[in-house]
Amino acid sequence: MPTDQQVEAAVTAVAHPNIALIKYWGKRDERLMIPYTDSLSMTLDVYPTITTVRLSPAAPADDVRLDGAPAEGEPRQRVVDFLDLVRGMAGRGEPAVVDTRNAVPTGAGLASSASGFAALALAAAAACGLDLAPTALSRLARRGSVSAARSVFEGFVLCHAGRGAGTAADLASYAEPVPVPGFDPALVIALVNAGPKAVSSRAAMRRTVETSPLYRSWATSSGHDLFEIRAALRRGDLDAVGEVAERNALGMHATMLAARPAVRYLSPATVAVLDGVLRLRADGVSAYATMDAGPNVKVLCHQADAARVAETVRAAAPGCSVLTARRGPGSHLRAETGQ
Ligand code: 2P0
Repeated sequence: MPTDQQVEAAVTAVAHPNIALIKYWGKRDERLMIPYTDSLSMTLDVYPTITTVRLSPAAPADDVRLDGAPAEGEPRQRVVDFLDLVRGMAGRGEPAVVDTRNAVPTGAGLASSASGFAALALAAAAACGLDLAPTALSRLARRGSVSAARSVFEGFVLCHAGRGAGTAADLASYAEPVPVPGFDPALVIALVNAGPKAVSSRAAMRRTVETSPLYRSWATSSGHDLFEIRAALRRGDLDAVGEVAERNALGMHATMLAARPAVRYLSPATVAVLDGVLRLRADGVSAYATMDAGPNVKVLCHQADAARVAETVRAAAPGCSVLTARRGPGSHLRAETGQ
């Protein structure tokens, strides 16, 4: 075991956000972070999170830094709770120094918690000497944020909601890759507002599950959507994938709008971009929109159409910043030693 004088090696992990084409919205177990429904996503090649973890036997407490500043309040607590979970699995007790850099605006509905907890899970597990298989790593990342389970893998990824309760549910809820060789679309991201959201997704999904009369029917139809999108992915049929993804996202937002009080993440600029997407389709361009817990819009299209889609989006929401992503890598360790 290390002494106070020893300095543990720093471990750095990189993870990218993912965008769900079939959304997760609602937990059946908040403590174990078990979702109600299966979800399916595309891991992106932009906006990485880079997280370094080092155990620090002599430190009085965990030291958590987010983008260079000490984390406080709930964000810090979520990281400390997660470190406790990893330390418990590894039988370790040392405080940790955690440094996280997010290339994506935090808390703006651009999946920073997905890349954040996927990177933290890998870095913290490795720093504690745990060598987890990818499935186990995705289960662990899920305990930080359900969407993080998906960022463990590259490309298209399915997250199982699983069945049962307690340990059985924990074991049954994990992500796995959905191999779709040759399907490499673009996702044009329209950042209409990069500010933090008014209602956290955690609070919003709880309110939706508890009060929206539409929730159950969305959850049921989401299961059908998943079946259809998997078949569409196997065919490499972008139009079918996009149609299902767009209706799944709009259905999720409809359930939120029916919550009491309503949760509304979509803004006038969001709707303007959605109109732009409709115009593109009327002109024969395969373009389909999805939105998460925020006003930003992600448009799925063929790579050859990405420049035209980006131009349409910019014209629809002047001032928004636009970035084109593709499918990206799963979480991985970065070869690096440090102190
Ligand atoms: C998703 N979202 O499937 C859905 C669609 C937003 C809309 O996962 O409470 O940060 O940490 O599990 O994962 C955003 O919620 O929430 C999310 P927690 P998370 O990508």
